[in-house]
Amino acid sequence: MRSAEVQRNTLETRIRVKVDLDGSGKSRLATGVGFFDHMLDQIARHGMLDLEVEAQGDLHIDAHHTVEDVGITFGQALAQAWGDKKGLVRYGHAYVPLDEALSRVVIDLSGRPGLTFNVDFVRGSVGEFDVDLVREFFQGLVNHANATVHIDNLRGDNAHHQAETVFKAFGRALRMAVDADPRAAGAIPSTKGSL
Ligand SMILES: [Mn+2]
Repeated sequence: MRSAEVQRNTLETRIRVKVDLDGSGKSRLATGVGFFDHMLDQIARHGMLDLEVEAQGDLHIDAHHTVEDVGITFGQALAQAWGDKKGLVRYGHAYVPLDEALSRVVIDLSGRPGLTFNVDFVRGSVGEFDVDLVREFFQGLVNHANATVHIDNLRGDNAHHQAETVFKAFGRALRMAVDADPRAAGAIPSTKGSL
């Protein structure tokens, strides 16, 4: 079973994430931040993973701690779910458009945290959602999943579309990276012998 459940509690947030890499795109999301739930749903749907996220955060301040800490907890759950990465493809990439917007995400389950994030949002927020939090989410995620992730929004005139293409492309790329490689059954996909 390539699944994991992680509970992470701090004075700022209480978060539970359950992920199944071999799911069918089902999600149950309750972060208290509507646009963020909509984005997490894109990862589940287009990543074909089952995802439950429950968060009780200090939203009376703003959504920063909640979004960042969901990224951290999701990263921890992913790392537990893929384990030693035996037999996985390891690399994944995807281009996803939405009307005028186009984003590319490239992933390496490298064992090293690294985020390159090039998204020049055309607006500072989508509704009440501060678009700075998109980077915070992915930074938290890569730090705890120990993955290298390059995110580029190539074009877009609408911040909702820009964000949505990033999350969809991340889901597609993640799905490719965690897929079983039938020609490498049981092998660690690295000449080092570990990842
Ligand atoms: Mn949308």
